[in-house]
Amino acid sequence: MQDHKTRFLDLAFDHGALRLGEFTLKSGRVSPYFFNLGAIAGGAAMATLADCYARAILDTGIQLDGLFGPAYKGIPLVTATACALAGHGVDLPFTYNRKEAKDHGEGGHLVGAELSGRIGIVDDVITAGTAVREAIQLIHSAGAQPAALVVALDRQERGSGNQSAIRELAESTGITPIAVCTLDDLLGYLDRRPGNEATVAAMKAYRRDYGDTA
Ligand code: OMP
Repeated sequence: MQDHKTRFLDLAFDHGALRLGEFTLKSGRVSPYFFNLGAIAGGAAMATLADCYARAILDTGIQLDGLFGPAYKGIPLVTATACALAGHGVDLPFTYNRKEAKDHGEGGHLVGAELSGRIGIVDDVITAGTAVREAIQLIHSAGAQPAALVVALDRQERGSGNQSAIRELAESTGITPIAVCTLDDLLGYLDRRPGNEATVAAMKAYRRDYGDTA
């Protein structure tokens, strides 16, 4: 496994980001696991997390003109990722949105740099792809081009058809999907740590119901 994947999974486990139980997801699917990136909430931990995002982006060699973080969880992620990329010599402007438009002061939905050119969306997790479609629309409405989606975890679930949500998005919008890690990476990591057999079995059973088949 690439170094940034292992570093990310170690970090996520140290901070209890993987939760087990019964969770109703944004998509309405009921999952035996939930990946809560909000558990990574300290300065040093966020710096490590952001560096994993930066490495995942840099590894693809993609050229971007800016970054966008969808409210709310995307906001700290895009900010920290922009700082981490700058540490690697790639200085990109970043933008995020408000959920409610502001009618005074600077006004509007968008905060930060003006969106222009090829934009990388920085978010936490992709399941069925609903959250990211909203971000794509916002970027289009601002006259820019959504070029990449960067997430910490691709749950490798189906979108509206049999293909994974991330592949559906890539085909219908042309954006490049970039995941620090996938469900396969997570299962492999759990398999290598003893005592996770029941967890892995539950996650695989869920995957048989909702996982991509393409
Ligand atoms: P989709 O819109 O279905 O792709 O769901 C993605 C969103 O669900 C993420 O932006 C998260 O807010 C949330 N989520 C998680 O954070 N972790 C998970 O393990 C699963 C979800 C989810 O609800 O699907």
